[in-house]
Amino acid sequence: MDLSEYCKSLPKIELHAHLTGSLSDETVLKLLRAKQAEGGANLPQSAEVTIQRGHKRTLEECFEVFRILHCLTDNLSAIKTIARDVIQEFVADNVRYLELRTTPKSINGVMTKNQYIDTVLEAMIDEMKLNTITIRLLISIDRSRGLDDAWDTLQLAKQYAAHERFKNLICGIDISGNPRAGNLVEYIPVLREAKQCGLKLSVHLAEVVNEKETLEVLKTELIDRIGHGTFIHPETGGSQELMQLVKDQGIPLELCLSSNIKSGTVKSAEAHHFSCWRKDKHPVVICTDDKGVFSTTLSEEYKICAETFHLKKTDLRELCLAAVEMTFLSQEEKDRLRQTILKDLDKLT
Ligand code: 6MZ
Repeated sequence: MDLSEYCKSLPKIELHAHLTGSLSDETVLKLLRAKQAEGGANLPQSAEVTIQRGHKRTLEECFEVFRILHCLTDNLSAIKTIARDVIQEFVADNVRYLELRTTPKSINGVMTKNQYIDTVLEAMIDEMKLNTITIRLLISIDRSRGLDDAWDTLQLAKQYAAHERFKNLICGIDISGNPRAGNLVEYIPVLREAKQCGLKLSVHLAEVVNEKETLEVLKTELIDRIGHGTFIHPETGGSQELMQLVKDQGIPLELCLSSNIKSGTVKSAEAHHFSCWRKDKHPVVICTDDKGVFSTTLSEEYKICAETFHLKKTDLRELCLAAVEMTFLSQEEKDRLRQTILKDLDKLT
């Protein structure tokens, strides 16, 4: 079995996947056709959306792509389609556990934030019935939308965490959005309240250089996982103090190589912070971020890591297994997931 096939057959855990950023070309085409059928004008070409191998876009350009995608997903029927398609694609890539994240959206007279979340959760339930995958949802706060919106989103998350039908499916809050917009420090009271309500926190931190913000957020000791954390380790533009805060609290990092390389925040795979954290034996999990926009798969990300950092098959197996501990599941659920992953790994030679 060659490396690609091996990476594909590994039973994988995906902990950092934005719903709208995960749309494949096929799904984007489907959405475009639906818009064309409605007589929509000035629609983007599908090639404007995904970033092919070897191509790059600045983070600002990536956020322009999300804006286009949000125009294509402005109704509940589209949300149902994208949630199903994205989950099925992760299933096809042998992902056994998926923590999906998305920002609730509302459009006057078309959909409310509750209907948006209900639609995603119903799709998750349907796909879990049909496939061997466990899925949980992180509700995203977009840092570019301001504090009022963040409080609103937290209210929504609290409501769903207590919801009779859905409560087991919501596992926490994500803070994402353009890292150059707004200031995360202002969101600390929201994080504190979320934590008090029992919600886990995954926060995009130091995706671009911002030592002051990163320091303030890490000092709160509220964070359960870090998204990216590119400029934290002193070997990749961070500082001893930032690294020590992360190590002392044992906060796992969600690492997304293609995303960082294609959006230009990291120069090359070789320069990626995966290597320094791994060398320090700090917990890291390989993720896709936006598998559609960055034209990748979780298997591909494992392969890039294996080729770049000379990982052996046993290392890859260990990475898959170690990810169980980094999920936002209960201890009992983690134990069950570990058994599933171990059983699947046993079948691999
Ligand atoms: C920060 C990102 C991101 O929520 O509409 N998002 N935030 N950094 C990134 N690195 C490239 N990639 C995606 O999915 C799209 C949204 O996820 C966040 C942005 O807020 C984007 O609008 P949803 O499903």
